[in-house]
Amino acid sequence: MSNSQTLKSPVKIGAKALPKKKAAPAKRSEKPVNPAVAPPKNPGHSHPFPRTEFLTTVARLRDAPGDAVAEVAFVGRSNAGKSSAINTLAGKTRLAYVSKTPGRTQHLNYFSVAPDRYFVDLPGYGFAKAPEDVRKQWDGLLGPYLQTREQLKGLVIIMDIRRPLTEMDWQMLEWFAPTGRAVHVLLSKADKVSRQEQTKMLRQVKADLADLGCPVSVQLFSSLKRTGVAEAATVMKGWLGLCDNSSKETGADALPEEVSVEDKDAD
Ligand SMILES: Nc1nc2c(ncn2[C@@H]2O[C@H](COP(=O)(O)OP(=O)(O)O)[C@@H](O)[C@H]2O)c(=O)[nH]1
Ligand SMILES: [Mg+2]
Repeated sequence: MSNSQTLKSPVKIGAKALPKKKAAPAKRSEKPVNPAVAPPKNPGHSHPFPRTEFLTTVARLRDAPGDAVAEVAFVGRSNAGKSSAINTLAGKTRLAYVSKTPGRTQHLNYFSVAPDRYFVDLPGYGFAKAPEDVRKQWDGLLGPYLQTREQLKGLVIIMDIRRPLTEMDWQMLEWFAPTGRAVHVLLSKADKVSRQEQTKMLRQVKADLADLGCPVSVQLFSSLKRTGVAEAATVMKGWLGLCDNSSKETGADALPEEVSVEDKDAD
């Protein structure tokens, strides 16, 4: 990476950097996954990354795929809807839930989306229980990955639309911004709030992020209703250097009525 400045672990910068925003506390534990919000069984039809396959779990940065040309990383508070979003983009039920298996939760989970192109599922913020665990996770793997991985083209941060910009989201943003890489925010579970509230939150989050000093875009997203799938795919395909004709060919966002999923998110 060209940026040579030393970035500090967000757990160290947090206390000073954060009081400017009020935020809900990050959740500490992962809830059981509700498979009901997995994507429908029509892969390749309304899903922009239908060839996605789980590739490997990486515990040390040097074990990351050497053939990678470009990759997009996904991060977010536990339970924000990250696994559901990856599954929805791929159109594969339970694909990303593999990262909940013990031993994989703290590591980088690689999914191949196209030849030499990867999605990288990063640990949920709420996973590590103790501050030392968070620090270990950051210093050992996550920090170096986000700071030095040349192939990382952009970071997708998943935020529950009802609780966007949590303390950990700000820490991540403020830590990542100096790398100069792009950030795209998915305001997930958009179906949980009214249209009016969606518009309001979108505008508010955009305004809050305007001063960050790194290229950051924001959109609405719902795995349940498949809102924003094409928009997200366009951003990600741009980062990955894949041409985007999925939404034109498949009308990815135009098919919400095909999705028969049950909303069991009790939040
Ligand atoms: N209503 C609604 N619930 C969702 C959506 N996406 C995820 N969920 C639910 O939110 C919970 C957490 O989702 P999951 O993808 O496992 O979150 P992760 O911990 O960030 O990977 C589960 O109960 C999902 O069913 C969505 O778009 N709409
Ligand atoms: Mg998950």
